[in-house]
Amino acid sequence: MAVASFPRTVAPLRILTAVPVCDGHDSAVTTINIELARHGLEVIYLGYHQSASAIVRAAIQEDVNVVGLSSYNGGHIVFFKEVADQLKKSGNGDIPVFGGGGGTITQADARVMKRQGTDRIYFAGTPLAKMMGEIKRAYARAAKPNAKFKGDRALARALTIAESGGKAPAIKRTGPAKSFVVGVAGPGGAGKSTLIDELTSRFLRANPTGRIALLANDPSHPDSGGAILGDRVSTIYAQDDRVFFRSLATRGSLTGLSAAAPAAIDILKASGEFDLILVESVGVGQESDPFRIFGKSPKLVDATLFVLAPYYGGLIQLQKIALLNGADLVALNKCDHAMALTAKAEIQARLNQNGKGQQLHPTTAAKHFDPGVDALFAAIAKLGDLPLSAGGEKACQMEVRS
Ligand code: B12
Ligand SMILES: Nc1nc2c(ncn2[C@@H]2O[C@H](COP(=O)(O)OP(=O)(O)OP(=O)(O)O)[C@@H](O)[C@H]2O)c(=O)[nH]1
Ligand SMILES: [Mg+2]
Repeated sequence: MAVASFPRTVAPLRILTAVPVCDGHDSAVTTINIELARHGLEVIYLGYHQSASAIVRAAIQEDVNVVGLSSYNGGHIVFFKEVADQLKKSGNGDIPVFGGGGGTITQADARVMKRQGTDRIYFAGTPLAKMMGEIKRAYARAAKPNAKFKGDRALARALTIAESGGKAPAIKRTGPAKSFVVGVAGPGGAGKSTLIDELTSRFLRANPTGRIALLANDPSHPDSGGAILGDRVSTIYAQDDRVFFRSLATRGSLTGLSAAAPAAIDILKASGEFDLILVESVGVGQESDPFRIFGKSPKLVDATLFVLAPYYGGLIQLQKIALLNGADLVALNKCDHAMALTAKAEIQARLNQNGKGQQLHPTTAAKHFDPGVDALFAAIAKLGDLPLSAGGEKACQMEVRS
């Protein structure tokens, strides 16, 4: 009997959406984002009040098909041009820019914008269904290897090809780094991305020339195949040229990571560019082992950090979380929460039972310069033999002195 063959999967169209600098009108773009995901697109949302350079960096690293801007502050003629110009100047002019801004963008403005490189403008009153159909028709294209791409775009394209199941082009080793890879898992909304961003700020301070890569996995919607890849919204420090940030949709993989995550880690390591690679899982709970720390197959990462928030349920729920048995590092985030004291005692007791000397790191990632995050970074630096200060001080030396 013939084996049923599945239709060849077409990689979803990836779009970066953002609201320009000095503009807080984000309700339009959040409506558009969810509609795009409902129509099968992967939406990387950068947030509001975004500079042209941040948008361009994200578009390059995410290797998107197109950039969609939602602008209400009146500065659209200058801003859209700036984004298109920066893309072109950096050798990434193949990424088109389009968007909308209701009645604030007039037909006359749109004509000027078109001449200056904006692909199209959607005006007030355009039905969502019409926009979705046009966007899919205009911007869907298969990502092919392109020898002209340099730097982060070359890396980004290799990741895109790996994501779509193809054989990624060989990566040129451009740096001497031997990457230390940390997998970060934990329930949805525990603060993984915010914590990763705070760890990134400490890495950047301690390593004046080093680079860090962040691989953020988010779930694809099982109905449409689309996804809201929203981890970039929780980041501030990741908007630095020394950070390579890539969002991955799970595209049906149920492990807590995209099926392409192992290949993506290999590609990032092969570049020799990154001293530290942090891989964020989708929000996972009681049964997942995204980084294969228990299985027979080799671990995907060098160390695992499990992040919880104080509202995990109760003692029974803690007992069910298998990753607490094997995580190298455990953080209780949102320690500004009223339930944090109890949670701290309960989780530490749970870890003590493991008998592995696992220490709980209480953190408040929403607070800058949180001493708990300092201690967590020191623990990661110690495991990965990374510098803890710009003077090259190592974590173990700090410990002896304290
Ligand atoms: C909602 C709103 C607010 C909300 C914003 C809430 C939020 N979180 O977004 C609140 C009340 C907070 C607000 C505040 C302000 N607002 Co206001 N606001 C609006 C309002 C009423 C609607 C905008 C909107 O969301 N529309 C819904 C979207 C879905 O529809 P649309 O705009 O027609 O867009 C269509 C297309 O363009 C397309 N589209 C839009 N974006 C994108 C992006 C992509 C990728 C795609 C594909 C398509 C697309 O989708 C729609 C399809 O039909 C407009 C007036 C208006 N009627 O447009 C004023 C308006 C934009 N605001 C204005 C102003 C001045 C302000 C404030 C400065 C007021 C003040 N003095 O404090 C502040 C600034 C806030 C800030 N931090 O930036 C002015 C801007 C004037 C200008 N630029 O010249 C407007 C035009 C009102 C006016 N007539 O004065 N505002
Ligand atoms: N009060 C408080 N809020 C926090 C803290 N850390 C993060 N948050 C907020 O919690 C929300 C979720 O944070 P994220 O960092 O996106 O959480 P996440 O675990 O990455 O979420 P997913 O990727 O969707 O699973 C955001 O609104 C953060 O601002 C904290 O220490 N205290
Ligand atoms: Mg996240």
